[in-house]
Amino acid sequence: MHDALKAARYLLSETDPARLGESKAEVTFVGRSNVGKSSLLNALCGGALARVSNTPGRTRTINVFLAGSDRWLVDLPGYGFAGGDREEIAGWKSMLEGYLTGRAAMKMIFLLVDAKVGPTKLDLMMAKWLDAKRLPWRVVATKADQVKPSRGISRRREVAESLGLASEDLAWVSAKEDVGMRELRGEVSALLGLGLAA
Ligand SMILES: Nc1nc2c(ncn2[C@@H]2O[C@H](COP(=O)(O)OP(=O)(O)OP(=O)(O)O)[C@@H](O)[C@H]2O)c(=O)[nH]1
Ligand SMILES: [Mg+2]
Repeated sequence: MHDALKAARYLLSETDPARLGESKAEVTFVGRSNVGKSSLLNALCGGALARVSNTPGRTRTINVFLAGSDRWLVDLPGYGFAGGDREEIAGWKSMLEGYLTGRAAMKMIFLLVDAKVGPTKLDLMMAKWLDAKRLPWRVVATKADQVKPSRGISRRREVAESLGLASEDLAWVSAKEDVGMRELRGEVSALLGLGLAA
């Protein structure tokens, strides 16, 4: 079992990525507001670590959770949330971009896309940007419980294709119904190098 993930705990919140210390290895979760980033992080770690809400824009800061002694799971504010003013949005953008490009030990940026809604324009822009920056990234389709089981396979293919990917390139999960979580937990543990230490 992934005991080190289960024992993950809140470490710190920061708005200035330049002020973050170093980790030994880290993974992070990006995506539009309300796509389920904080919920996924909680489900991965088996606890209520990150704050979840029906109100988009719940997560406002870079929130760091610690697994093992020096491995990080990082929850980020979502994009595409219309509640902020221009200046605030610009601030969020530079915070996200500064963080995503500034981490020496980044092992994977999980780009979360709603399984039922599919990738939005901003999701496609983010995918393109991550590619252009040559950052390690992978797509996770969230809230799979909201897709009819009979549509699951074809919907997964559609979502993948709209991102230029094959079905198997895409993780297909539900934090709520515990779909695909064991596999993702294994993947995150391996990326963080927790398998051996745990
Ligand atoms: N049906 C379903 N709902 C989910 C799932 N995961 C999250 N949700 C719901 O989606 C809403 C948003 O979840 P959050 O985890 O707060 O989303 P977020 O991406 O962190 O949002 P921001 O912090 O605003 O960027 C909440 O009402 C959750 O209960 C899931 O797997 N299935
Ligand atoms: Mg959140």
